[in-house]
Amino acid sequence: MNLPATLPLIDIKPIGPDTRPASSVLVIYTGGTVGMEYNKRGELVPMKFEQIRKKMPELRQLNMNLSVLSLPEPIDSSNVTAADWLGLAALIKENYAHYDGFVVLHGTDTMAYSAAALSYLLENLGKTVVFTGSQVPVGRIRTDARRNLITALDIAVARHSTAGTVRVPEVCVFFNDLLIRGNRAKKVESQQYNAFRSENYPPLARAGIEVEFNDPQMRHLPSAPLHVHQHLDDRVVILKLFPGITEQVVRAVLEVEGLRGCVLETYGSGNAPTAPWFLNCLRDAQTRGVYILNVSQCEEGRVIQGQYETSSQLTDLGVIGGEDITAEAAITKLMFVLGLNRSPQETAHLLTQDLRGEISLG
Ligand code: ASN
Repeated sequence: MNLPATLPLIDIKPIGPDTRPASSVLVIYTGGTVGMEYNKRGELVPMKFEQIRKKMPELRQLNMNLSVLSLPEPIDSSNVTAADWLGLAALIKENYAHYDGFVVLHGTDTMAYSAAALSYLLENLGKTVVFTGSQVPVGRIRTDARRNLITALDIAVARHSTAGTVRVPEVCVFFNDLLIRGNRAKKVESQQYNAFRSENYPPLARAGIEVEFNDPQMRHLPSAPLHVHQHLDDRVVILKLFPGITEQVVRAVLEVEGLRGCVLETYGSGNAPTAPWFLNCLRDAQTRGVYILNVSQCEEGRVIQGQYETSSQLTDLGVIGGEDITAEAAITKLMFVLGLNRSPQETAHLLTQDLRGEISLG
């Protein structure tokens, strides 16, 4: 996804009879299955936004002025990079004042990572940024693109009926029937329509015949203006433990030159081997200034260092407990916090904090 300084804007104007003032949404099309077609070899490849515009003439029936920024080379989201996230954040910053809400069309494979990254980069977000996409391309008869995109657009401009204030001031993922906080989303399904789950946090809304918002679970409207961060540090790694992992492997990973942060995927409530070689590897990494964030391999529950003997020593070594964070939200949090370039004490402190609703403190 290469983001040139200026991208051509495609306008989609409403044609409906609605006389109420139309809302405005900026749609950023990055690629993903939603706009894909089969090539000659039978593989799905991303196509231009035109593909979606042609197949969804109903976009003009919404009472919305849609502007679409389509990346010149849409990507399969497996190719997304940290630089792309900075580009997306910059696009939202430039356009923030001009639109009521934002929809990012994105592949599902890495959507949870991108949504989590954007949640950190967009501090004091007071508008809605919804990521969506589909499991079946828009051109196929059984596509889920229509429902996902149209509901995401509705959510992007949702307001409280009396106060008229933004209903979802968050970066979120809408998929199938669930609206999920971006940094709580996890792709759990590659063959069914319900591709995402909300981990350790209730969904923000459920879309049936009506969209039912879970207002008490929303983040509050910020009192300060939007602040868009411009740095992410990609000198990070995820190390997933498994019984039988060897010293050679752990050392090779933790001794990568320049490494600054590691998400350590542990067992259960944050437990890890107590073998001296393993603890020595962690100690050596800490001495070199590598921050280690302990995230559980379990889908539910939380890290409680000290509950078992097999996690007490991690605390002694300065490993930071990740509470109930997902691996996706943890690796992007590491990139974000390290990118802030704070002192070692502040960095370690920020990693324990709930920055954007990504953790519930135990
Ligand atoms: N490979 C696709 C992507 O992430 C999957 C999808 O969008 N459903 O771009």
